[in-house]
Order: sequence, then C-alpha cells, then structure tokens
Amino acid sequence: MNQFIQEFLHVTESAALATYPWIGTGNKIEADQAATDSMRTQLNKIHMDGEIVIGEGEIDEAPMLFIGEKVGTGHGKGIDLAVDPIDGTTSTSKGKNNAIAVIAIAKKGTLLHAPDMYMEKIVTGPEAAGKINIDFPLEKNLRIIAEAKGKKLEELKIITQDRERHNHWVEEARALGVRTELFEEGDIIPAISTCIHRQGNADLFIGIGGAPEGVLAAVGVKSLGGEMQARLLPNTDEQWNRCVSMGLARPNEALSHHGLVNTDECAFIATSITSNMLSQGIENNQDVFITHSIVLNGLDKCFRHIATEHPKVTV
Ligand code: VTB
Repeated sequence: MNQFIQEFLHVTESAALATYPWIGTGNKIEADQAATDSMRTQLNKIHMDGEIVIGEGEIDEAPMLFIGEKVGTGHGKGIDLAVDPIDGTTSTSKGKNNAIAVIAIAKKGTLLHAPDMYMEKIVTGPEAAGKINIDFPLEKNLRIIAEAKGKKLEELKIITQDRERHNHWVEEARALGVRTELFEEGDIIPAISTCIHRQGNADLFIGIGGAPEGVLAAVGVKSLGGEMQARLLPNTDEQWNRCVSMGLARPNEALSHHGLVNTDECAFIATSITSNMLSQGIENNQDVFITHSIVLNGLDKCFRHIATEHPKVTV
C-alpha cells in the first residue's frame, strides 16, 4: 500500500479543505456533499481497481461512494476502501471539535463488509493486544490491561462516547477507581488514541457506535499494533437479513480484529477538519491553508503526522 499513501493523503486533505467554507455554518448536508464530491473526484484519479466496501450507504440511498461502487481508473492493484468524507458532520456544521475526513485501504477482500448499524467496540493498545476479550466483563478486561501495562487499576482511564447507552460502563469503571473520559462526537480518533503512547491517552476505548466507523478504526488500530474486537448489533429483521446477505452467517457473534481487517497490508489516513486529540484542525493563514493529518501504515506501525501547506491560489 506504500506507493498509494501519498495519493490517498491528497484525497483526505482535499475532502477536508472542501468542507472549510461550511465549518460552523449549520449546514450539515452541504458540508457532507462538498467532502463527498471532492473525495470521489480525487479517488477516481488514482490508478487502482478500487471498491468501496464501507461508504456513504447502500446504492439506493447514496448516489456517491456507495457500498460496492468501483473507484479509481479500474486498472492496477485491487484495493478495498472504507471511506467517510466526514466523520462528525454535526461537529463540522457546529464548528465543534473532532471532525475528520478519513479513508482506510486494504488489500482486496480483507475488510469486513459492514452494513450501517450500531456496533459494540473495544480497543486497547499493543501491551494488552491478544489478551482482552469483548466477551469478558469490563472489570476483567481492565485488570488484564492493568497487569499488561504494569499499572494499578486507579491509574487506568477508559474513553467512551457521552451517551446514555454507555452509562453502565462509566459507573462500573468509576466504582473501580478507573477514570473515564467522555467525548461528544466522532469515535474513530478516540478509539485509535488508546494505541498511542502519550501522557493522558486512555487505556481502553469502549462503546457502541457506527459499524462503518468501527471498520475504519480497526484499520487504524491494526496499523499501530493494538487490538480491536467488535460485535454488530442488528436490531431489526431487515438489519439482520442485510448482515446475512453481506456474508455474515451469525450477525451478532463477536468479531475478532482479524474478522474486521484480515491483513497488515493496510493503511489509515485522516485529515482533521476541526481539532481532535491527535491533531489540529484546518488552519487558515494569509496565503495558505495548513492541514494536519495522521497517516498509519499496517506494515510499519509508525504514527505519522503530516502537516501540509496548501497555497490558496491552487485550492
Ligand atoms: C456513531 C459514531 C460516529 O456518530 O455513529 C455516532 O461511530 C452516532 O451515535 O463517529 P448516536 O446515534 O448516539 O448519535 C459519530 O459520533 C459521528 O458523529
């Protein structure tokens, strides 16, 4: 995937910049449209045989970047793509933190084809990879992580989205003396942050959020040597059948990291629209826009930050 990373970085940078006029204007739909148009146009310039496996929705509900859409020139390497032109459209339209333009790529046939529904997710960094289990009670996973990191329970922190459906985990963690960090929107970056050694980053991400965002995060986590496990939560017959038709015989079984992304030949690229815990949002300087992106490559497990100056004449 190495040879493509620069090109995909250009795609997420362009999509993020396309949203700039819409940040804080209250126009969610326009912002998403601008990012989606830009992302699709740039993707189609890349010499690859690409297929969207995670995108803007099913073919009948999304005119662009729908699941199954072919992108790229149609020649060259076969690539699975998971895309989200904006994770955090509400944040963008309200001018709040945590909006990104994001793409994950992987060798053809290796990404989970996940329908748009809720997914339960847990993520931890490399130290406890291979040791946690989504089917264990929270306390057991926390004790495993504490031991793997040589920390006391009271020194651990979990991060989760501020939603009522997560309150029972928050209460359980607090009762054990574990701190919790709650965020409002956009669960991809918080999930990945648990794999990065930085003062203050959480030790465990837990939560129920979008399945598409789950697959995107799984590629980022894999590219840092961490571990993610998940479970789809279909709650109607239609959602259940959709899973089955996408090849998941038992839709609500636990998914291993392997089941989410089945290769190290993968990469994760996200450009910040507004600031998040790992990188700064778009800066509007006199002659240039500056974008900040994170680039993760499954083959080398490095955490790269890329700042790019975009002369305004060419934007
Ligand atoms: C999730 C999460 C996303 O929206 O889909 C969430 O994965 C939706 O949660 O990153 P609610 O239905 O509780 O609002 C995001 O946070 C994007 O904003």
